[in-house]
Amino acid sequence: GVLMLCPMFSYLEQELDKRFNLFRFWNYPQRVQFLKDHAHSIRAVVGNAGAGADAELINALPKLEIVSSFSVGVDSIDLNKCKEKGIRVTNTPDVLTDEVADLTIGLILALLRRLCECDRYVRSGKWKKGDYKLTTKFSGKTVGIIGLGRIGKAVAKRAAAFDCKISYYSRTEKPDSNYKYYPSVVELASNCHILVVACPLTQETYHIINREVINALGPKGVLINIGRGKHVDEPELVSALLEGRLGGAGLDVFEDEPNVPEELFGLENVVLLPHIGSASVETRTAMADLVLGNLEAHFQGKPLITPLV
Ligand code: 8YV
Repeated sequence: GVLMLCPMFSYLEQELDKRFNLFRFWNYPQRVQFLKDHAHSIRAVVGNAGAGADAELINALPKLEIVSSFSVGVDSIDLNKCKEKGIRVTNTPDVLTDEVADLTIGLILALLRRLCECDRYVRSGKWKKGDYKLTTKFSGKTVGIIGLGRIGKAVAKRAAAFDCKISYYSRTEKPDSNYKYYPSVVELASNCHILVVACPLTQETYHIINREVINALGPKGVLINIGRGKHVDEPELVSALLEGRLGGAGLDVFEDEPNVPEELFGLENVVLLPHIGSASVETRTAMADLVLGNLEAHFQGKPLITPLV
């Protein structure tokens, strides 16, 4: 059997249902009883960015062989526990890189050119009553990227096409890149207009955007987060925005989704998205096919397509 942890995408659910004995965890509010009844028949778990296999669930599933995540980020999975127990883990890299990088540029443009505010301005009829205030140019700005992995590189490539200067922070300098490297996030933030968070969430990157970094970015700087909400100390971000210490923020992710700090709702220098980085039909279908492909490979004894553990 395969245990799907939450509703994700109907195509994935249907395909899992066709190929396996599928258990939908959300249909069993009595989880303890469910696990008593079915734990011994569950050999695979399918989770996502919001719901992964934690230590408790792994311990409750003695026959678990593989965790296949419908996400590239695997911070919701207890990887150490999986290693320890010999449980395989797969994710969905590459197939969502373009989508997330496209959205990052969209978020930057929406924020700097105030596209959402402009749309509200037209719809509310305010256009007929007055002039619209000027916005900020994107082309030629300096873009600082935290994490020059697959997504970070794809963002850099797109920003370069806007004649932006690219700089980055990562644990170590990338020998294969000509972008300017900063060994500290504060230095990177002090030297860019647009700071993009594009690294995985780990213990080291938790709250990598803190008060010091926000102040270094400053009232002319903007923060773009397409990583994880927990990369940012959210109360610090909110107070910096309310006090005008930060120029703006474009956020696709939040610390406690779907709860977003309501103080942000009244601000025009923020753009707030409901974690849609990978959310196109094309990309979510490719992600689903990769989840299915990994599970099929595993159960047929073939090499996994995108193994992590
Ligand atoms: C998904 C994501 O939103 O890949 C990730 O790490 O955060 C997203 O692609 C999510 O897992 C889909 O439910």
